[in-house]
Amino acid sequence: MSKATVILDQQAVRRALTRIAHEIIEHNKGIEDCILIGIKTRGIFIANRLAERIEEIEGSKISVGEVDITLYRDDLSHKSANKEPLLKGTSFPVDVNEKKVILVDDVLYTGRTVRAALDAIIDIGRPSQIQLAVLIDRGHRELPIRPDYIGKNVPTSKSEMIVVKLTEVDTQDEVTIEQK
Ligand code: 3GP
Ligand code: 5GP
Ligand code: MG
Repeated sequence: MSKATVILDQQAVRRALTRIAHEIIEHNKGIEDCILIGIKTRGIFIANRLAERIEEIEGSKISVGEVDITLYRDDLSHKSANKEPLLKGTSFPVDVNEKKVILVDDVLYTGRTVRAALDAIIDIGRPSQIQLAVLIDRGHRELPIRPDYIGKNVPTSKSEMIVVKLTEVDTQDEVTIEQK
């Protein structure tokens, strides 16, 4: 078994998301015309948590949508297959036209998933701006994509893997780094 090192425990996950919620509000001078769009599975849970925090802080609701991108290219056992992430489905609660869209994901790696999500959003409308929030930035970008809000920067080697656990699906909140 490979060794797992804890990067964020439950409290650290909570604090990081609370900070990002404040940063989103500060950066946008409120949340008027902002919507959050989570990228499949854990990005969606993180987007929902950010929406709750933002609502607590600002006292007004922010809409949350989702995009589902299948990571063909990222198939963990076939990294070399080098396929692009494929869009599976989208659900936008409101029109993205003239909105500030904040894309949310758990881990940012090469940036190809985000690129696919950008395509999906731009296909359905014309946001005034698109921003990016991630819980973990593990480096190794292959495209000119950078996050506006980061829970934690974690320099990794390509042979390492970030394991993100969230209570919604994993019974606990914890981020660890492990050898593949
Ligand atoms: P997620 O759907 O919650 O984002 O890609 C499927 C799942 O596998 C992802 O969960 C992600 O957390 C996890 N995962 C772990 N390491 C990797 C990796 O190197 N690439 C991809 N695509 N996913 C990984
Ligand atoms: P990218 O397209 O930027 O290479 O990868 C981003 C997507 O792949 C994210 O949605 C994320 O779920 C997943 N991913 C890539 N690397 C990792 C990793 O080390 N750990 C986890 N949990 N997810 C990863
Ligand atoms: Mg993800």
